[in-house]
Amino acid sequence: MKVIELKASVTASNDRDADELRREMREKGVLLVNLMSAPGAGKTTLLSRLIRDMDGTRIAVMEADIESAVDAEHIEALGAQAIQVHTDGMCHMDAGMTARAWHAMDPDAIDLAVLENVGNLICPAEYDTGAGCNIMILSVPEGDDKPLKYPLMFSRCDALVISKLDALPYFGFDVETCAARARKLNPEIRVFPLSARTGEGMAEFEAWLLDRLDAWRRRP
Ligand SMILES: Nc1nc2c(ncn2[C@@H]2O[C@H](COP(=O)(O)OP(=O)(O)OP(=O)(O)O)[C@@H](O)[C@H]2O)c(=O)[nH]1
Ligand SMILES: [Mg+2]
Repeated sequence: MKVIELKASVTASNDRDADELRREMREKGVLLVNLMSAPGAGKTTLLSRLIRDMDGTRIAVMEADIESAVDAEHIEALGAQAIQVHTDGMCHMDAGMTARAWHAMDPDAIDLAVLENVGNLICPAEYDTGAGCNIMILSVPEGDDKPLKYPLMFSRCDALVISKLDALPYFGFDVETCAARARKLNPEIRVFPLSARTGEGMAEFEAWLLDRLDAWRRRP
């Protein structure tokens, strides 16, 4: 398992680094997805399901954590390319760190590169990582009020995955209320209620991801 230790970038402009990485990835025809959520919302479980379901799409994963390599080991065991990034205690990835992680991978064997960002609903929303697509997960046990409390994350994402839908009977989570709160902050956001455990809702999300990859590769 490749583990790389990264410190926050020293470059002055994160936005410049992010634009540069997007340009580089577009040239390679690889869509970078920045996947964000609170700890334990289901990022690794969702990625595992995508890797199993989308067998025509080569998915590679950059796992960013403060410690350990458990998530990257889990992804690698499924046969996908994975690296573990340690963030030196930082609660987010910036564009320079993401570029260094990306350069440690084999770009010619990837269609969709996913950065599993550090579990946190606040800091990752503040940094453009250079991704072509930003997705957040909110799990049912966290509650449908989270768009009210963490508005920046919801306003920055292209899609909101409402995960652990199978747990709906045990929690007072209203999917429509949550979606309406998210759309008030971000009218363009796509909402995908799903369960990576039962597979409910996965097909719609996977089809949307493939459309995004297609659009990314077509754009001049
Ligand atoms: N019931 C249910 N549990 C789930 C689902 N998805 C994930 N879980 C459980 O939620 C817990 C956390 O899932 P992970 O996939 O590790 O979450 P994560 O966001 O990657 O966690 P960190 O990387 O630590 O931030 C695990 O016990 C999973 O089995 C789901 O769709 N339904
Ligand atoms: Mg994880």
